[in-house]
Amino acid sequence: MNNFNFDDTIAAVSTAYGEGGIGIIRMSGDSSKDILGLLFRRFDDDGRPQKISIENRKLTYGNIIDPETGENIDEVLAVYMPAPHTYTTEDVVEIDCHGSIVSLRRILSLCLENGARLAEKGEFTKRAFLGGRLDLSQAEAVIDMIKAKTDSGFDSAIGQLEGRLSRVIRDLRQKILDVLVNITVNIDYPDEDIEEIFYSDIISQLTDVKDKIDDLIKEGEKGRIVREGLDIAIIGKPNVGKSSLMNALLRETRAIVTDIPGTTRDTIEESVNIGGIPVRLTDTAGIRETDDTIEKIGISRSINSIRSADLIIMLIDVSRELESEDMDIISELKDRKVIVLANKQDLDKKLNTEDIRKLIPDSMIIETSLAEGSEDEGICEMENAITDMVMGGEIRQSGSMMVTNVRHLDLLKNSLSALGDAIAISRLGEPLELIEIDISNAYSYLGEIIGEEVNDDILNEVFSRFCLGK
Ligand SMILES: Nc1nc2c(ncn2[C@@H]2O[C@H](COP(=O)(O)OP(=O)(O)OP(=O)(O)O)[C@@H](O)[C@H]2O)c(=O)[nH]1
Ligand SMILES: [Mg+2]
Repeated sequence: MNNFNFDDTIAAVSTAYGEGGIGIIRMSGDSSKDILGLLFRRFDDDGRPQKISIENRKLTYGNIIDPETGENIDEVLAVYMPAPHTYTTEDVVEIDCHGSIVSLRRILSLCLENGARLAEKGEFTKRAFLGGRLDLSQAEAVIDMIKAKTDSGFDSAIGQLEGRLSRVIRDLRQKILDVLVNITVNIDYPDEDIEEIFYSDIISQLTDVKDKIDDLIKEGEKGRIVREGLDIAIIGKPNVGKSSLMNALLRETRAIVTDIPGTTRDTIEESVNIGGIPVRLTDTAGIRETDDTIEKIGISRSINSIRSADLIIMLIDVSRELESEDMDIISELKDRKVIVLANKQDLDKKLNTEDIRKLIPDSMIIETSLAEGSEDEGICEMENAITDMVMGGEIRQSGSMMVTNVRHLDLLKNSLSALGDAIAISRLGEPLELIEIDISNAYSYLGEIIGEEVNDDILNEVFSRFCLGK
């Protein structure tokens, strides 16, 4: 971090390119005010450009004039904000010009010709971080706000910018640090045998932190689904009613439905909104043994979509006995979120729900009837089950904290697993030195979220996600 060059003054266009009422060029660094002073003039009554005295934090009217040619570039408003209470913590100048690409480009060029350097992506925000005004998670919130496409994405980013995540992380780190300090004291001054009670204290304190991290991760996954959508794969052996389900959910006849097994030979993807959640549905080729080359490719795609889906809807035809094909599919479902539809309830049953429950004990089973022209019995119940799964049964309270950034989620998961290890080896009564390693790893991972233990590579990675001018 020390190699950061605070001497440069950087400049960039900070508004989006395109036509607009106004556009803004921003500079940050020691020379900002001087550079503005070279370019900024007001015409007197005789039409001669005069220097303007620039007051702090006061939007001032004038023109940008090319100092070499005297050419009038644009009529602007400009403001100078002295360090340290600025976006970057440095001296900042903003020039509001007309929102034409030509004007923006010319004024930016003049800034660059007169001593500024073109800012790198995210460099204004990086300076805010390095200047200590924002921690890393807050800096990342800025980019998340700019890129947010939904209200909930924006809300969670603004909470993060305000420091909500940082506070939670600092609090968790403090708790871990308390444990670490205790352990270190015991390692350094082992005046008596470590009492059993000491281990159980460690375990309970760490479990408390671990549970909190676990909640953050779960909320975060929920948030990801609300923002990015849920991938649902519809699977089952041929002819069980997968395409009928797809059509029922889309409320149109998108997929071909026939009584010929093997009708769907390739995966079909469609988007649908279920209870406010954007869902990507994949209808797949029925999984069975086959010699047909095309169908084989379709089936291997079906199996792939099982692996990549967030949620799997498996259909079973209750008018037929369970077959090895059903069993093969069930064996692919271990550890996955599954809703089972016991379909074709309107026909004579060879299979009841209890038989199915014995085979797939942990999944939800819903009885459906999806025959063409029927009322699509069970669809509502299934849609409700899906929203319940995503929302965890409760509507998100506005103002609750949601971790949305993938980098943060990964670090939380690393920290969780390090704490899990620490707890496991504490239970075994292993030496404190061993436990300490995992605990301090957990502590460091959390530190990386707020940027307290990051190296330059991570910083470059983070800020490269930004756009120019931010
Ligand atoms: N009686 C009855 N027939 C159904 C029901 N659901 C689907 N069917 C019928 O079962 C047949 C197969 O339905 P599809 O939706 O094409 O089945 P699929 O699972 O997509 O079949 P493949 O694409 O071949 O794997 C069609 O004739 C449907 O009309 C149901 O609940 N009851
Ligand atoms: Mg089909």
